[in-house]
Amino acid sequence: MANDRPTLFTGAGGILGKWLRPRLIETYGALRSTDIVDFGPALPGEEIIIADLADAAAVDRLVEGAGRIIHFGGISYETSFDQILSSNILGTYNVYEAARRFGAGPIVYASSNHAIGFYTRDDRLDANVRTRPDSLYGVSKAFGEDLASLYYDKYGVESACLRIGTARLDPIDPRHLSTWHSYEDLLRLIEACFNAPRLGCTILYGVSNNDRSWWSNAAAPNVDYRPQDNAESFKDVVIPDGDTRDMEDPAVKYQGGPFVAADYVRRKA
Ligand code: 15L
Repeated sequence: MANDRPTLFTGAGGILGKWLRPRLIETYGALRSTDIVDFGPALPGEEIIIADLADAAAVDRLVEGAGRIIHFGGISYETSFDQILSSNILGTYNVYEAARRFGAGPIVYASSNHAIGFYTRDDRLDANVRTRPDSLYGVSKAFGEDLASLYYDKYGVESACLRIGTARLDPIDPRHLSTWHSYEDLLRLIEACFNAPRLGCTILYGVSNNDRSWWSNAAAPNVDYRPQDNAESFKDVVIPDGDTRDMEDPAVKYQGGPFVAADYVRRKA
């Protein structure tokens, strides 16, 4: 059974990885953690392998013998197309292709809200909306979602693609009142994906139970995700004087916030 095998966790070296690693070991046992640069000593129950996901042979070594895959590796911000191509597009392809060949999975893939960042704050989205990336980074996440779809339809590799909002300890910005995903709720979401009796290829929003959320997981009833946290409890700290932002500023108007606003010079129609 794939689930008796170690869980592969790509992108394990970041802040989120540091928080998730001990909890994943507690829930799933043996963890094979990887990142592109050294991130310190292994925890009990953990094997660390430093690897570049753009290197197909290295990814084969990561995936061979693994069961569940939590694919959070890659670049998490906007940068040059060359870097996005290597880390996110080629890296994600290598993970899926190795999973297919080695019979690994299911895969929980960290997509991002930036795959749908050009919807406005007045739009309410579920999993059925088309992608509207706000950056090359967002395009790479939309690519990952499409790749997950292909690998399920053609090869039966099951995936959950998480359009994660803002995963951080606390919300600190007015936008986060809509986008915040607490670490605990992110862990709940990962667990709900792996517990789903039929994952198929499911798109989910990685978001807490925020009063101001723009996103609904109603179109993914096969995953029993019950977020417990709500950014609204931080409202008085985040917007002590109310929401005074210019609602026509692209960084405010669109869900992707600063990713939309960067280099935004759209011509008038
Ligand atoms: C993301 O996808 C980024 O990885 C993260 O750094 C945040 O910018 C987040 O989205 C967000 O939209 O707040």
